[in-house]
Amino acid sequence: MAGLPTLPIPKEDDFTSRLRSPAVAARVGVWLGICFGIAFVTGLISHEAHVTHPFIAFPTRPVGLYRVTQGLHVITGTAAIPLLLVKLWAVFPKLFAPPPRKARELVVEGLERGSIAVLVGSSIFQLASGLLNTSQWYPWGFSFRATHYTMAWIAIGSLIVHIAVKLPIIRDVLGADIEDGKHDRPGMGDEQPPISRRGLVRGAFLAAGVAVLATAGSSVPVLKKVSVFAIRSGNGPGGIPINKSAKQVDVVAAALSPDFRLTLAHGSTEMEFSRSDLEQLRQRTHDLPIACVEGWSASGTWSGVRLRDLLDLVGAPKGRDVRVVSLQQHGPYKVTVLPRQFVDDPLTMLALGLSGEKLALDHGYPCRLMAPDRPGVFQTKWVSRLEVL
Ligand SMILES: Nc1nc2c(c(=O)[nH]1)N[C@H]1C(S)=C(S)[C@@H](COP(=O)(O)O)O[C@H]1N2
Ligand SMILES: [Mo]
Repeated sequence: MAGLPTLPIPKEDDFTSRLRSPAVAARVGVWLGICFGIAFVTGLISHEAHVTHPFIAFPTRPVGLYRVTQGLHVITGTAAIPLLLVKLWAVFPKLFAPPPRKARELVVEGLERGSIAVLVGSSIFQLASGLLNTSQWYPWGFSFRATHYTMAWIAIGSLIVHIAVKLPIIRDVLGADIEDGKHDRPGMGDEQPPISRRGLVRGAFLAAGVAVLATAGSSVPVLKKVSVFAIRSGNGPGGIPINKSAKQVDVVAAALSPDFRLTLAHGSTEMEFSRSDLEQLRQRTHDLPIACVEGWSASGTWSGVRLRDLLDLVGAPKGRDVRVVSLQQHGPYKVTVLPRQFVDDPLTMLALGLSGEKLALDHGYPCRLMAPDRPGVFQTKWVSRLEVL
């Protein structure tokens, strides 16, 4: 094979930095684990809020619950990105450790390395796909929600295996001083790196904090000014961002047409309402948030007709789901089903106005659904038909 260049594959002992130590990896790992744990639980909550037949019926109160859980989901996921990078950097030399010689140890270590490969792969996938999702960029062909959900179980499962396997070392290094070298790789040099281990860990936390501050303004109003990378803290009409405009989904003509009618259907009973018919009904005003799965949220003062009042007009009994149909002709959210607990909640309304003004076309004029504690995707805009199921 003479003459062929050999790939310079490093050896574990080539990495001499004292910073690449289990003492660093475990300390960053604790916070990474906390972030993953919160992101996992809040992710399950979001999943429950999105599926048609959830395990537990999603509550309608407090009205801002989903806003808080989804905000936490995106904040912890964002904080995890710098933490994961530092952690991977600290353990990187392990990738080049020579395999053990005895068959039994080889099997055990093979399994352990396999589980770490799954953990690293799924973690990178989760953080990368989540980050792209917050920027509403879907450069892939698969369903984000289904894939992100499945991967979450893989990530959390392999994380639990990883923690269980490493628990003795984790406890040892966390119980000792950070500079203690008991579990360090033998090939590690003893020259002093430019920053201390403590400095590196603090730097990782600082980076996580900066990442959060730079983005959390999308859901935490007081951070709006500092969040330079917040995707949609920007203002739309009434201080609420526009997710998709009427033009983008091609409903401008239908929404502005004087022939617009909202159809209300219960069995064979159907009623039609023009926008001014709806304005004649008793109006209510409530503060309700729009909380988008992509991590932005904003509260608005909405006014309009209580959905239950409308349903009473066609004699619909309580405890029924309602199908909500939009003027929009394409896309996954043109038809959604509103579960009964939201249908019967007195705060759920067909909104006609925001902040005391007529609903803007891009916010769903002539009328849109607004329900308490409901993910943004189901706050259907440009509603044209309500069917009692
Ligand atoms: N018909 C229709 N309704 C819709 C959408 C849409 O694309 N089409 N987007 C939803 C999403 S994802 C969100 S977050 C909210 C945003 O409402 P806004 O644009 O008024 O802020 O509207 C929801 N209602
Ligand atoms: Mo959304």
